[in-house]
Amino acid sequence: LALPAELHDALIAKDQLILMLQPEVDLDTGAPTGVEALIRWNHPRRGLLTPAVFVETVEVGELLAPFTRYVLDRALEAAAAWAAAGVDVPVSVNVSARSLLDATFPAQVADALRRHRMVPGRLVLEITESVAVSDQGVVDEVLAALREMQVQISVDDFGTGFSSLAFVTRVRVDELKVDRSFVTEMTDSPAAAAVVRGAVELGARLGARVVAEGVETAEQRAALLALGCTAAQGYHFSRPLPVDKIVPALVHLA
Ligand code: G
Ligand code: G
Ligand code: MN
Ligand code: NA
Repeated sequence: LALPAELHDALIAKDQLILMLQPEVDLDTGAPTGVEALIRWNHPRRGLLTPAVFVETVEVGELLAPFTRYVLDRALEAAAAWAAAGVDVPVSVNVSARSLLDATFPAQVADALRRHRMVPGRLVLEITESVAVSDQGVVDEVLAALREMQVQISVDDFGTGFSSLAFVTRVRVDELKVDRSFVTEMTDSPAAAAVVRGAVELGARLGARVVAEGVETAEQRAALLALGCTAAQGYHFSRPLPVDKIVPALVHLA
């Protein structure tokens, strides 16, 4: 696991934390509907590290606020670049449980939007369902403040958390991201396909977009379209791309 001191240096040095950007597309036309920001640590010795090995370290103590600021700044900067190129889609940022337990998080988001002169609706915050279980009172207040600001709320890894259904009854959500595991299994497993169909119907009833994650094959794309799913993300459409490749990729997909 990453050492806090080392991670602090990486944050200060700025160039070790990099954002990869993965398009979300309309399943039918392939046109972009959004972009998810995925952080990586470009470690001098260990290479490109996944958030799994360092996000936990960032979530404790005084590193959280500068990390949040860094990720929001890079994501909104990138979104401003594709907006300037005429691609009118939001940026999605993954939010940790820790952030939702931090009463100052909505103000940090508001500050970032102001710094980048970005309309709040152009920012989607992806929340993993499991965060909803701890200290519900604080989490609900933070989410209510974000909703009030008109930032979009997305449920990440939908279907995998025990609290997923309770969560959507407490918070009005704009998007459900169906977990990759169901997409991977749906062409072989009627049960997995039933979960995807259920998510599509639930999304429609809640007035929330449904995005299928981890689409890797044309067969999965066809199966999703047959179930009425309209948006997706995955290697079949595009891998996560570095910042300098995202605008041309979006213009090409549009
Ligand atoms: O891209 P990859 O599979 O390595 O991502 C692993 C996990 O890291 C995903 O669940 C994703 O939501 C999470 N993640 C990616 N970027 C960020 C980030 O900026 N902040 C937080 N908290 N999690 C992130
Ligand atoms: O938990 P979250 O949905 O934020 O994590 C997204 C993760 O899924 C990222 O690490 C991203 O790199 C990865 N990912 C995106 N598309 C695909 C795909 O088509 N296949 C696989 N295996 N992983 C994917
Ligand atoms: Mn995500
Ligand atoms: Na996910």
